[in-house]
Amino acid sequence: MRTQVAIVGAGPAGLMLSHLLHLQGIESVVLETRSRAAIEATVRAGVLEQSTVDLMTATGVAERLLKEGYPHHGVYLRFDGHNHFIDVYELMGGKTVTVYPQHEVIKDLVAARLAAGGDLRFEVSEVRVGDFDTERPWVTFRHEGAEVRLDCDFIAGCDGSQGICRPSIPAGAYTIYDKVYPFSWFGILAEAPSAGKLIYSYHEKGFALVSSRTPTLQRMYFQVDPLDSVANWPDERIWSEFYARLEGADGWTFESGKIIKKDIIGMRSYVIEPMQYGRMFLAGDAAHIVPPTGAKGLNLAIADVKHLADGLKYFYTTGQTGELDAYSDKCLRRVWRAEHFSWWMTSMLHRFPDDDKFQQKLQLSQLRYVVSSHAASYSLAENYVGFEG
Ligand code: RFL
Ligand code: PHB
Repeated sequence: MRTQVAIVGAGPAGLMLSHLLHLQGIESVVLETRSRAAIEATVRAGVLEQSTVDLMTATGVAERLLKEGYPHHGVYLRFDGHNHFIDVYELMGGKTVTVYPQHEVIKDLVAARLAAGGDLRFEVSEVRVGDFDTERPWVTFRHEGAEVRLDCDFIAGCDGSQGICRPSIPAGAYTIYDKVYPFSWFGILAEAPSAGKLIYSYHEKGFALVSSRTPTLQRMYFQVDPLDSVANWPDERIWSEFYARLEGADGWTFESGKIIKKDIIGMRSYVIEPMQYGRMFLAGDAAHIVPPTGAKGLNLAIADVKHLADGLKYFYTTGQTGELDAYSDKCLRRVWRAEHFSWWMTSMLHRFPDDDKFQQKLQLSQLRYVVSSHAASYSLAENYVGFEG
């Protein structure tokens, strides 16, 4: 088999890349280890930046997003027993974020690719990449019992944090920047009325986050020890932890309900530089990870593949590699801005095991500053809505 761009991974990065290339008349094949049903059901991100919404709109895959997504005018920081609103919409002159689940983005992109006759291969195995230091790279894999070799001009490594593309780059050709945090997030999906608000809460018992998926489905998180397990948390214990961390003098409260999903999510920051080697380009979580506190991961994945699609278009129209050569540098400006913002939000809002009282006073002072200074709330809003770097 032969194609122009072999795309490994059908997450937001791989699917959006295939969609963008198709619109520019460039052929691709997308290879995914999981089934279509599995990728369309995995609960992950929820917050889309304005630029992600704009790109989906401009490329014709936002019909459901515009109908079913929830634009939020801003976010709340909760501390000292009160909700403090950061009016992102007002501060950013009409730009804002939209809550629309990542697996719905996946469904929309898969449907668009299939409707356009796109070649998506689910449930592939034994994926290998090679010769990407030449002009004739290849990918081999097993699909429906057959061994397949796919020759291509370029490989896009969109296979997430556990993929095979990044580890295929020779050691010594890159630098890794890595940080692991001393806590994880316990996440739940609950059949309960949405609070209608996105709330990041700082509390001496630890961080908690209130988000939603639909008017009747809440998505909530609280920080736990990284060694904790789902088995330690029966429903009643979960709700009493949320009530303890979210109670306050203002009397704000929320409704509990039936918990239909529980998971624990590790927190880390990670960047590989450069994000390319020869004719292989890494995009999304394959190249960088952020802790979810800044709601950036999916948005970075989409921003990367926009640059990659532009670079490939330039190559196929001019035969020149200049734009592709600059791919990593272009992406990394935004990536490092998001890395800093996500680390900063994480540091401001979580309890660290080695915190002392001094540290907590600094966190509270920072939070009060962010909600009372125009400059500081503007800076949070500018980063939250998405800053190119
Ligand atoms: P993905 O989504 O991990 O997709 C990679 C795909 O590659 C497949 N794969 C392979 N396919 C073929 N061959 C192989 N050898 C393969 N190995 C793996 C995998 O099965 C998978 O389908 O990466 P991508 O496309 O880079 O997208 C990144 C985002 O998924 C991720 O950054 C976000 O989910 C992060 N994130 C958030 N991002 C936001 O922008 N806003 C948010 O509100 C937000 N909240 C979150 C989040 C991530 C979370 N978790 C679970 C880590 C909240 C949470 C809880
Ligand atoms: C979510 O809705 O899942 C969500 C919202 C905000 C974040 C992370 C996750 O920072």
